[in-house]
Amino acid sequence: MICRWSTCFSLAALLTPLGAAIVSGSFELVDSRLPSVTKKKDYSGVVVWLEPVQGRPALPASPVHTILQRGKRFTPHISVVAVGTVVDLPNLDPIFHNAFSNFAGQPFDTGLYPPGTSQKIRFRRAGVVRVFCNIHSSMSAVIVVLETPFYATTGTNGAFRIADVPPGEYILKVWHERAAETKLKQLEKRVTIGSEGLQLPPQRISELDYVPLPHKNKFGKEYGPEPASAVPYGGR
Ligand SMILES: [Cu+2]
Repeated sequence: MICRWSTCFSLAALLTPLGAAIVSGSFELVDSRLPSVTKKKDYSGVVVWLEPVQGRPALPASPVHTILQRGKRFTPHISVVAVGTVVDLPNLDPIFHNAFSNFAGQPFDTGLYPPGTSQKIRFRRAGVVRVFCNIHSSMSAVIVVLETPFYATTGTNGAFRIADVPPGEYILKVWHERAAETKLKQLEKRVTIGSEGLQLPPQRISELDYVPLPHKNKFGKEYGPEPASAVPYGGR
């Protein structure tokens, strides 16, 4: 059955206490090679957002978002922030870390910083920022920077919920780390949101065309051996 979003979704009688609407739905990840997806049904990490067709929405003033460096991991792995957000990157490990990005959106490099300290980066432009550590090749994070405050990320069950959305016309957009751009573009839809809210029909995202991209260090070179984890070091 081919259905248009204007007729296929059911409208949910959902109102927030403030009278603005709730937009909800769910995504299933298919064609994945990851056991966490195929066996454990982990559909988390799909980012969904709404961009008004006309005008620009007000963004939160001076927001701060924290991504921990702990256990040689960035946590959370996927973050979504509005333009203007300061991202705080505290190093909770007993070793030095770095955070850098050479990708579109906003290149940055914190330099190496020691245990118990932090670095802050303000994101001034929209885009998908892929973040790595210059000395630990396995560390990675993604920061999706948006020009809208109306966004959500799916939980393990694939469900998402965007609250406090003013009624109006929007373009719904979707991003997922393991989905090809062409597939994500196909999921873009114009939606009309009334004061009663909107519950979208379940959607699928195929990971079929996903090719993991190896990344290099901040100098564009292959990673060298990691320093001994218990020994602080510096200089890069
Ligand atoms: Cu590191």
